[in-house]
Amino acid sequence: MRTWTRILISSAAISSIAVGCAMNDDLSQEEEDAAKSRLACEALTDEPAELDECGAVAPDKDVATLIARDGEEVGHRCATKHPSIIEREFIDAEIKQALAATGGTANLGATTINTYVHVIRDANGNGAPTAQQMNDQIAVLNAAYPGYTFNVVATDYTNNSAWYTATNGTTAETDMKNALRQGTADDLNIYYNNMGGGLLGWATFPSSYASKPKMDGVVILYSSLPGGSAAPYNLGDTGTHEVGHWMGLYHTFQGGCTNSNDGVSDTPGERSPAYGCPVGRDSCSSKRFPGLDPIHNFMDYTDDACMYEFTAGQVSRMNSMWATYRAGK
Ligand SMILES: [Ca+2]
Ligand SMILES: [Ca+2]
Ligand SMILES: [Ca+2]
Ligand SMILES: [Zn+2]
Repeated sequence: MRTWTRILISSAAISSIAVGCAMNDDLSQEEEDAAKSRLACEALTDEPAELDECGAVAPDKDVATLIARDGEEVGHRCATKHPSIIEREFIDAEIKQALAATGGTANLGATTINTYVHVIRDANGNGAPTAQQMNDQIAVLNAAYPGYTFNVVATDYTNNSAWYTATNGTTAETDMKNALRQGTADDLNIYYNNMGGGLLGWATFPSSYASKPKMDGVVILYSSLPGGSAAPYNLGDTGTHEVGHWMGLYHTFQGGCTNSNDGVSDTPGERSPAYGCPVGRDSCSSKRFPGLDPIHNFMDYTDDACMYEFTAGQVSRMNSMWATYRAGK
């Protein structure tokens, strides 16, 4: 929280930033180490004098850059590229503007999301989930998202070895999505493939639709579907997690030990992703970060059996995102 509030961004700077993902590679190893030391220092103390010492370790700009990079580089479970801090400021400003007329809250009724499913198999036609698994995956989504119903309107099948192993940011991904994506901003496109690299999936954020409509959607490892072979990630919550990004949610550990850096005040701060199901984990243990880590949250990296909830704040955020970037668009 303290780190976040020290980062001042001028409105001129915000208005010049295009929405999209960008990696920040302008930190030297030395600068990065200094910024990490400062983040660690701030997470471990409540004392004002000590906090000032933390601030001397690295200038604010470097800490901001590091936070943005941290979110992007954590890719073991999910290769979704987080927007930078400045881009996130821009997104929050757009939401505020879009919802100004309604007092800042999105009042949505029950919402049906038309869903297009694209099954990618290898050149020989192998590597597809079963129809039962795909039905079960949609049922998992429908159980997880209050107020939203995912309604599959079409399913297509493609045999293509390059797309079958496509990962985030590749030509194969672009080719696949350009060929297959259907609908508009409020339609979900799900691609099932076998991305490899230990990855389970990735997604695009609502704010990216305007500049890259064809890239919008979620890609999910086919063996992560309910009953698939990717245990302990085979109960369908990779789908839940990636659709969470598509609805506008960040990882609960976004930004490390800050309570609000995922844009949600009721998910406790978390230093790093949690794996397995580490009940009682408290990776941000300072008094400034009360509460245990949100290991049961769909936006962490724990096992599917361990993650089972969104918070009220996350639901509110996804509703705001839906109203601003997707509904009727
Ligand atoms: Ca939070
Ligand atoms: Ca805590
Ligand atoms: Ca679960
Ligand atoms: Zn993710």
